[in-house]
Amino acid sequence: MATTRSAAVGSGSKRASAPVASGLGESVGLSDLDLLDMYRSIALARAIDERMWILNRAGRVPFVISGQGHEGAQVGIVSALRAGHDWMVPFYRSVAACLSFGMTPREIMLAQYAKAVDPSSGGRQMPGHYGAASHNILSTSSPVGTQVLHAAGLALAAKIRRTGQVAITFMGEGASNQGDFHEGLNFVGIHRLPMIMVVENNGYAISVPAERQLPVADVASRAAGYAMPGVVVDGADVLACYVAGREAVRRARAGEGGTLIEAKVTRLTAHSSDDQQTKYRSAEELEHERSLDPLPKFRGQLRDAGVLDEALEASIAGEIRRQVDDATDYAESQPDPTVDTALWYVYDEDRPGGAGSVAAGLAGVEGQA
Ligand SMILES: Cc1ncc(C[n+]2csc(CCOP(=O)(O)OP(=O)(O)O)c2C)c(N)n1
Ligand SMILES: [Mg+2]
Repeated sequence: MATTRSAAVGSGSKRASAPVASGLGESVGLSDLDLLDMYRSIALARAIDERMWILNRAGRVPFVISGQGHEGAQVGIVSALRAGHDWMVPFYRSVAACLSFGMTPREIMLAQYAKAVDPSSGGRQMPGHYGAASHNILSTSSPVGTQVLHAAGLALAAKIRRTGQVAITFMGEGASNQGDFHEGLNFVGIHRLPMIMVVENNGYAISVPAERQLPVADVASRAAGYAMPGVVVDGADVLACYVAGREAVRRARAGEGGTLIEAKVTRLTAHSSDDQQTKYRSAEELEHERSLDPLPKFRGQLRDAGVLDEALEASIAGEIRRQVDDATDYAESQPDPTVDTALWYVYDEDRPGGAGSVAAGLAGVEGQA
């Protein structure tokens, strides 16, 4: 596994408790420690997400858009990248991808609370729009599909500069119907850019089912129009997602160009905290979706292979609880952005330390009034 996974929980203690080689990840080049790191990231992302919903219903955070059901695909694929070297352009369900790429639970919660020190945007962005310059994670753009163009720009820069970096971006199947998606793939195809496009197909764009969005069964089939491979993978199969990611990274680094990966995932929650999915999904359908949850599936695989035992599972769960509590308390305790900084980052001259600041001018006008 190439990624450096400092975001995983308890990196100090896990070596001591990790069991002997199970052979589970051997055929794909993953050690038991790698598998445990991946499990930690998936379980941590789930726990943070669940906490967000509680905080939303308690009136502490205004909006949640959930990655529950998508975590296995995100962690599997991102584990093939090099955190701190490659580039990521996430979307609003990308908590697991961001954690796997180096963001910390505190950084995620700061964004959720829109605090002044939130690395995603200093509290300017819509909640769920993660980014962190220090982790090479570009800020998420709200119009769906636009991130493909941003990532293509990063991939072009990496190619021109010969940095060996790969740009990865994530989106839903609904976003793949936008013009930006097709323009981006076309550009990546023409210039053979080192880029990975991940479509997390959860079967819905808010309340619109896939069959009303797409005239094809698989988004991956669209890759053929842009001279790149389109790969369909079961998003609940973490190891299969890793293998798909690894091959896409290999192609990108070898100068062979982009790859479109379509992970079939399940959306375990409503579209967002402002949506009620029981209005358009039956009880039977929701029950069936539970059986596609990647977390218990991966946990079961690790148990069966002897990578996880009860004691280790409990200790990981305890570490995760502590991390989520710490992130929540930390974000709660941080100050909100102040009004006098409202125009920061709107124009370059308004950034802290920028010359000819409009903010400074307005402050002067207010001062005279
Ligand atoms: C260009 C644009 N149109 C509409 C929206 C409103 N919107 C936000 S999320 C979303 C659904 C997107 O569905 P999909 O791409 O499948 O992603 P999912 O939410 O299912 O993960 C829509 C329509 C938007 N943000 N941008
Ligand atoms: Mg969708």
